[in-house]
Amino acid sequence: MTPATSFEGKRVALFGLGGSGLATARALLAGGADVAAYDDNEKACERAQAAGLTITELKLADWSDFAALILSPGVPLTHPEPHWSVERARKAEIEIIGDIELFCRERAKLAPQASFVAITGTNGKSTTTALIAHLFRAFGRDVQLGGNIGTPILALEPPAPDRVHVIELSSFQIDLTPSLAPSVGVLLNLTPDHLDRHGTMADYAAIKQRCVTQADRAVVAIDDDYTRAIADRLRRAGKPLIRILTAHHELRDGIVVEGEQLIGRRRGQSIRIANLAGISSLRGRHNAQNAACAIAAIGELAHDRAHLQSALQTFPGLPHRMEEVGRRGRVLFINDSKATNADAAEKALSSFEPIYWIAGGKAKEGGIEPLRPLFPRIAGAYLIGAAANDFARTLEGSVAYDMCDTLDVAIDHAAHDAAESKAEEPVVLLSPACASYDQFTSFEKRGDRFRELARAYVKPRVSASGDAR
Ligand code: UMA
Repeated sequence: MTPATSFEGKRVALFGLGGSGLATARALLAGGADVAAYDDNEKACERAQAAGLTITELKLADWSDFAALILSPGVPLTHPEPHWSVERARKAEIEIIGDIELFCRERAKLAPQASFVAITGTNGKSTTTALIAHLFRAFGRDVQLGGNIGTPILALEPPAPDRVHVIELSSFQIDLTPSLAPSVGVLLNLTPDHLDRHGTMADYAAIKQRCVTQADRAVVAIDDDYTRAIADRLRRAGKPLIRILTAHHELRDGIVVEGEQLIGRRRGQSIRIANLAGISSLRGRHNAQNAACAIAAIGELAHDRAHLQSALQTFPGLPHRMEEVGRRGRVLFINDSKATNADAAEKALSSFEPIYWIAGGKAKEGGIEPLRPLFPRIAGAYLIGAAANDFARTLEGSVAYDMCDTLDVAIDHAAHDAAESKAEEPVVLLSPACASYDQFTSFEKRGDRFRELARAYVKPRVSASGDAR
């Protein structure tokens, strides 16, 4: 745990008692603050109380007592409208910050030169964060990994000169971190997301860019107009910047992607940095962007190319994101349950062929129409859940589909059809392009079920006579 000492001897309001709120409360208490904690949800308050926290009904509290409001990232700061606790804090004229800000203040106090790699972007944040941590570990560094990826930052060990914090940041977290100045800031890409919480794309991009503007070194992938504009501003301001380009190769300085090769460019000269061919956890162009950003983020360590290549090869990837579950003969089983919308499913559909595609669940706006250019890669679709009828209408006349209703039936039919394929590597892919809530409690539970079913399938079945089939 990192004790948060910046409010030692002071009273602070803490709102939101989910995972990050509880860790923040503990860190503030350990740092000597007096914490008035609250949550709109009664159950969350009860859980916090059971964990030893004192609950203070903040609606009735005297806010002139508080030095700050420490807010959880999921609580609206500006849109659709500021949360009532935010209104109260503004009226009391106290600062409103989050757990990442408390961490930054501890780092400034304990070890201002300590490595702090902050990663943001719309897509690929978690994979890139996990890959950066994996690479640092492969080079023997002491790594703390957390933030939006799961472990709350203040639950990690404190900053220290010989320790690297590799932290995934959401726009919500950046919005609550006024002094964000990491040693390396990584910005992967920007497409419209969370606009209900940020109002406009311009506001969202302005928040995200704060991950790189005050960084000692910025790594920006410039495949989209928003990130390119941010990189151009950094360059004009003379900030240290590494640019990554995967869409084409016209870059004099930075890293480009040619096929599966990552190529470094310096004043127009090229050097080979790494080869992603055959690394199953880094398939697809989106992963080439993630890998190039990760390599740029680890700095000079990447100069040992042989070590870098072997470290990339042992990256296990993240569960539920194009996760390779196993093979039965030529048939490969891939769990991409995290793909809860068409945009996310597009990544996996672009990475394999032919695909026996398990899709459906609780539909998201727009359905699968945006995936139409990828339909020729799909040998068959196995539809499940509430969205099945809608998806069938979109696929009609373009892709053969099978109304399976449940995941168990879908995997059985898909595996059977894939086994009959003459292709070199037919792929049974769960990439639902839907939320899971109609049949599962989370995308993780859906992916776990797929993995369990697929693993039973990939293991050789033993017949009554004991022969493996
Ligand atoms: N709450 C209220 N009133 C509100 C809103 C929320 O009382 O109006 C309370 C809820 O009752 C709940 C608590 O706030 O008890 C939830 O807080 P939270 O939503 O901030 O969630 P945490 O459990 O603290 O998790 C947060 C991140 N969640 C969000 O940003 C929504 C987690 O990211 C992160 O892993 C965790 O901190 C550790 O740092 C998750 C996420 O969904 C994965 N992130 C979004 C994304 O990736 O798209 C941004």
